[in-house]
Amino acid sequence: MEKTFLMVKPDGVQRALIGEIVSRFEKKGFQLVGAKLMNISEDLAKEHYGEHKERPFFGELVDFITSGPVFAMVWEGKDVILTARNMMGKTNPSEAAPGSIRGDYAVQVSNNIIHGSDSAESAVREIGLFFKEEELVSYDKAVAVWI
Ligand code: RTP
Ligand code: MG
Repeated sequence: MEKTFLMVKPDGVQRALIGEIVSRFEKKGFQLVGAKLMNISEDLAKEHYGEHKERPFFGELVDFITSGPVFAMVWEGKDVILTARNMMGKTNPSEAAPGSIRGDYAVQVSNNIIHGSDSAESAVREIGLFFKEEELVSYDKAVAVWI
């Protein structure tokens, strides 16, 4: 089954949005298979956002994502990578549709509440950066047959 890496960023944790965000993915029908509240080291931040290292906002991005705890998660389900990106909304909250997480809760591109893997390759890479294999839990859910 497809898996993706999602993370409530420091602004989402500070604004007490962990429960709301987890709830949205649960209600949608996806399954949580790994989660932890953690601080991101500067090295992990630079590795995670490595694709942006030449961008002018890279320093601010690393400072922001290391500024407080994040809630890192792995979610599983059919087409979860693309569907989660749609549920998050566009990167810039001013363009994110109402009803999406960024559309409902964010104003600034630098503080946009949630991260989600943007492709199958990113998902594998990011899950591997944040979770050890034994931290992911595989289990059957009775409700899954209805989804
Ligand atoms: P993310 O990686 O955090 O899930 O966000 P994303 O895929 O929607 O956007 P991406 O292009 O990967 O950008 C990563 C994060 O960098 C910040 N950003 N700032 N100041 C700017 O113009 C700018 N552009 C991007 C955002 O916080 C974005 O989430
Ligand atoms: Mg991205």
